[in-house]
Amino acid sequence: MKITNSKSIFAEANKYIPGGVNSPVRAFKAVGGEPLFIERAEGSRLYDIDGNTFIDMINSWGPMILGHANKMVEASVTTALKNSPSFGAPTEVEVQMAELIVNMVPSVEKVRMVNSGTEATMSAIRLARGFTKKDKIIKFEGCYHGHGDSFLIAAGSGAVTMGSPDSPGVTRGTANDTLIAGFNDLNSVEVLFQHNPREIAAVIVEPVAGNMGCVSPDPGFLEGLKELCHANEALLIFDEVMTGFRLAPGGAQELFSVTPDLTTLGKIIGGGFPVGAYGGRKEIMDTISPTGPVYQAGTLSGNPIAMSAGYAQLKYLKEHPEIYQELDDTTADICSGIQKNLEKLNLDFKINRVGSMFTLFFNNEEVRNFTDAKNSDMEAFGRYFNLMLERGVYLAPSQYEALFISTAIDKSDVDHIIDSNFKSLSKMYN
Ligand code: KE4
Repeated sequence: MKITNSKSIFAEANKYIPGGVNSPVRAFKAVGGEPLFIERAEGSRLYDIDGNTFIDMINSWGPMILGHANKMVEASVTTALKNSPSFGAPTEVEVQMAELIVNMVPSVEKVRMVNSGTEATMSAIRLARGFTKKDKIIKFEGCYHGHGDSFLIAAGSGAVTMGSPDSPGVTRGTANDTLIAGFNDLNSVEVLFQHNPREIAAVIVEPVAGNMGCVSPDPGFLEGLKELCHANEALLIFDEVMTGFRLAPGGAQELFSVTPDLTTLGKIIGGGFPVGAYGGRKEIMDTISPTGPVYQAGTLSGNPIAMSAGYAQLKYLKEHPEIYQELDDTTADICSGIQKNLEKLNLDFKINRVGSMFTLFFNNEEVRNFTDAKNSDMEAFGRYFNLMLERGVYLAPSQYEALFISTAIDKSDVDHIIDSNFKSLSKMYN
């Protein structure tokens, strides 16, 4: 695989950008080697600047659920672009977008647009604190909610991949207000509520964890969280930045029929543009400025370009719910092919899948929480990643990430992924 141009551009990038990347996990630090610089993408394919082609199984970490360069999304953006990209004033498309989100997401009666998942989660916990007049929050070890200070404690995704799940720069005071529980461990949550009576504003959770690798909630876990929150007058926040519009039109809360008090959204909602959102019950959302005292703002929040892209993508997903079965079938085919390969090679590694997100753990034990995930063979994952890359399959460069399937991945792509998986594992273990 030729990487000359990527190598020279990466050397250049390191002169001007920390680590040569604008988001740490892209640096390939956990898997060795250097990042490839992508020139363009179309459908299920990525094309790098050295002419290499890859089947994309990250899809920009989730947003490109309809594949790359989707003509419908492109058309909506081109039209909006002619009217100038941003006004900093209300536009009709923002109302259409808000109405669509309210119709699609069960917990959302009112919604505020922001510019990233991080902004959405930061705003949601400020709102929860303002609404409940309490300071502490509970998050789960290995879950990642963006890079807001309150979340960079026992954080997953790039934070743990880079070895800083508790980032320097987060003050002791902030850290003291973030309590850590275990994913799928309701008792750990109950104990925190008992030890911090009347102090906990909210519990924030990825309803399906995707930042310790993909880990699904045990039966009753999400329902149990809701009961514990309401018994202690705290709010339940589902961070659906990853699962929103991915696992169902109404996200994980539709799939598992558990409705939180607040929901944060990102990724798919923007159709590839920088968009986040947070929403929930009217009485809570009306606590946000200008209707209430909790302040939150943003120059480009709801800008017409991002709204046009996100609205086009969400509208398509709402009007074509059949794609969720298609995505589930495609992902199931990939995972059953990989499972057959593992059995042929006498390997007992685990595949965790929910809908069109999954992770192959280099781990002989079931992975139900962050402790289990950390026991995976990271060195083996790194070798596997590079062997698959050489075979033209672009995976997430960390064992602590999920893969995201798009509707553009077709039968021949599935066959190539399964074949490359077999050849890569054979090279490693045969
Ligand atoms: P952003 O600020 O990156 O838009 O969203 C933060 C965020 C919030 N909540 C969840 C559940 C998330 O998964 C994320 C971001 N996900 C990572 C991938 N694991 C983004 C990739 C990156 O950091 O470059």
